[in-house]
Amino acid sequence: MSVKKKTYCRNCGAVCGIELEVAANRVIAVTGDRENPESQGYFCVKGLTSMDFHNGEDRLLACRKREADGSFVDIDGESLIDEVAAKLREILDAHGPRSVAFFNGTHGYGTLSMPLTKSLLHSIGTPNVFSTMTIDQSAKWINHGRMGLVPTWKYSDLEADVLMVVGNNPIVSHMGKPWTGIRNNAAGRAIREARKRGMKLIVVDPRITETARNADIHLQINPGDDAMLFAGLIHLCINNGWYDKAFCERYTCQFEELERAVEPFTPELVAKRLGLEQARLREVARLFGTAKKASCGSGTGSNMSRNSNLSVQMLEAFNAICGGFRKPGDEVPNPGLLSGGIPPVFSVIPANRTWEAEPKAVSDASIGQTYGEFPTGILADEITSNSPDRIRALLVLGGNPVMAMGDPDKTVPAFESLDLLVTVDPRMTDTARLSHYVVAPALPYERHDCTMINDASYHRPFAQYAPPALTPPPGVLPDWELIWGIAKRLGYQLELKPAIFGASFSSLPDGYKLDMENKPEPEHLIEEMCRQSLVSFDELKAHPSGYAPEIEPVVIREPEEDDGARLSLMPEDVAAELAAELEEYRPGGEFPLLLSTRRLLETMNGSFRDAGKTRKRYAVNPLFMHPDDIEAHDLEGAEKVIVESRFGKVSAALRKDPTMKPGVVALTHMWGSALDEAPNTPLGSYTGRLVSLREGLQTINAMPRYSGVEVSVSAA
Ligand SMILES: Nc1nc2c(c(=O)[nH]1)N[C@H]1C(S)=C(S)[C@@H](COP(=O)(O)OP(=O)(O)OC[C@H]3O[C@@H](n4cnc5c(=O)[nH]c(N)nc54)[C@H](O)[C@@H]3O)O[C@H]1N2
Ligand SMILES: Nc1nc2c(c(=O)[nH]1)N[C@H]1C(S)=C(S)[C@@H](COP(=O)(O)OP(=O)(O)OC[C@H]3O[C@@H](n4cnc5c(=O)[nH]c(N)nc54)[C@H](O)[C@@H]3O)O[C@H]1N2
Ligand code: SF4
Ligand SMILES: [Mo]
Repeated sequence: MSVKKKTYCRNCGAVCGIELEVAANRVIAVTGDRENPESQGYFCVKGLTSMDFHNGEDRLLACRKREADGSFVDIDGESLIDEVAAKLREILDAHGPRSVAFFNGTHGYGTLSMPLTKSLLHSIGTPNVFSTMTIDQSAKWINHGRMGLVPTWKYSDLEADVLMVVGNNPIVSHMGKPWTGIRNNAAGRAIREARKRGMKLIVVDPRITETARNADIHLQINPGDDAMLFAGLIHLCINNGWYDKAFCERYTCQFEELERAVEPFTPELVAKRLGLEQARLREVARLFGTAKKASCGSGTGSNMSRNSNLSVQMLEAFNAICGGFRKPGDEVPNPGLLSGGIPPVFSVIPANRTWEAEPKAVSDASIGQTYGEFPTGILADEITSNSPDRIRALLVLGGNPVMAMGDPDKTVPAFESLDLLVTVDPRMTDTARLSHYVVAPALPYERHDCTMINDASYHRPFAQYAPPALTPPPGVLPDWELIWGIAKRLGYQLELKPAIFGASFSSLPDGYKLDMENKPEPEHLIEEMCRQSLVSFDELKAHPSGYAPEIEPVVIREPEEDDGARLSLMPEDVAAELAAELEEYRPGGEFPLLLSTRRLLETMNGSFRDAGKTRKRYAVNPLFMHPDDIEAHDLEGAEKVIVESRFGKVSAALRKDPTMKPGVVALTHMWGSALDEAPNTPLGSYTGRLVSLREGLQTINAMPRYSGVEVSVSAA
């Protein structure tokens, strides 16, 4: 006998509603939940693969401990917590709070354990919080810190006349809404609907992506050329009066500095450098600058490329001068629910440059924190530094930083030198293999979760609570219990605060103090975490397909008085970075091609890479290359190639792909292995070998270059 249970998929930011068919505590079928008012039945192959993942394909069914000889043995959850807590106590007593650190991975964000871990770290007194945010898009945080921010944010595909989508492919990544305004699930349909009502879509991407194919205008530039492009567009807009003068006067400062800084970026120069028609640039500048509601934003592409901080800064300055924000009088389609909603008054949060304040990194005094985190680009240095305050113990939650960070010659020895590495992951990833303890966690359909972290990812106010649909296998340890158990043994009081993306523990008001004697009920914890929600927990529970309440429309009001806060359009450090961009950049010589990032529908970073359904479609991650490049590099007929950068090489299977820009190749990340010596493994090609954590890092956030890496490709 089987039963149907409603829940939502937790594999990616689309968080689609799904329906599980469960028999004997196993999932036997997964379908999209048509009654979910937000996703309306939409789901993808990864939602389907999650069935095999829960049922055991590729899954750890018990926690593990590494023995002296390097082999792993099973360990029960309580013993694991005892041993980890004792080791932590020893390290803390000997070396103080800064010896302990936390890395929050992709699958940590939506869990109860993420906010609880932040509370634990706060009790310990360590500032060492790291996450994937600083290896995928911290340029956005640096932009907030240098320019400022408008909390009522930008237009989405529901409202915009023009949307400009830069380095973002939401049709595959299902992640557009918070960045570029494109709906996360069913992005293709959302784009088609928006264009039918008249919206124009401009895409900036080196590849003819699934999203670019649906665009009115596609600017196919090289990775890393975004700053040049946006400097040129700003130049055109200012010189032709195609910008929002009233908005600039009231809400921005440093306009003259901006005007001066972009002066040399003439349409002639920019068109020549980017290989675009001047008329095209002019068309884009005019379309965007004269539209009533136009917004421009970036995904991860330009945030991972050459000059990522400058690129995002220029893109956001372009958006700001054109008034690319919802303004007084505009309605906010989704003001948020579980996180309590946003204030309905237009405001600017001015540049705050938090990284200039204490605390600083121990390996580099020029690096401080943004949004309460240190950049992951320096994590290896923070471990190997000779400072007495170096990191000696690291907890990794739902991530695989050894692979994700790249530069294995630096990353792997750093992780190997830790006194304590604990990884919470259902698979024996590279990071798990280097760990002293691997915690086999309960998987999503076995957990209590709610969509608080996804609050801003929905188009309309929406929230969902998911109680467990399955009982976890006996050997696993739900990750929040790990954190609670450690805190209890170390004598700390945990405090649960809302899971709000990017909010540091101390920036949030007081939370709920957990019972540290008797293990709390996780459902009760979710209820307490949602205390500031605009809908009651009972209402949430009464809507198993998710709750989309009718709420009073939020219309943005003018602020009553001028608080003096302005968006800084061209700070001095940005002007210096932009001036340097005038110097011509051109890959060439030994490494004439640019390696770009690319995501596959079947995988979520390293997750599902080894799943049967994925391998059927992708035996390995191929190197995508334009047919003209294949010919130009004498690779016609080659099956295997060697991809080499100044930092390392990998072999890869070659795949012809006319959607690539000639001169640009792409290889998906998190395949292969950072640990195996051979440059190629049956698991695929590890792109991290081609990147460097030693040179070319951005200032302020130490962001490495994962896109626009100079490479050569030759026959194997
Ligand atoms: N199916 C699937 N979905 C995912 C993931 C996955 O692995 N698979 N990963 C998830 C994660 S962790 C994230 S962060 C999001 C990312 O979501 P997205 O940012 O949408 O990621 P991509 O699909 O890689 O799209 C980035 C685009 O940037 C382009 N690009 C590369 N370099 C540059 C550049 O310098 N300038 C410009 N303008 N464009 C550039 C690439 O060609 C690519 O099309 O996706 C999430 N969703
Ligand atoms: N060269 C190169 N490097 C890159 C990128 C690139 O484009 N090129 N992209 C970057 C990006 S965007 C990111 S976000 C990072 C990825 O960085 P990570 O987040 O470190 O990598 P993932 O592979 O997503 O790791 C997620 C882990 O969570 C585990 N997991 C799955 N479900 C659960 C669960 O329910 N609970 C727990 N506890 N664990 C679970 C999975 O098994 C997986 O090992 O890599 C970055 N690195
Ligand atoms: S798009 Fe796919 S992976 Fe993402 S939430 Fe929906 S079903 Fe899950
Ligand atoms: Mo990411």
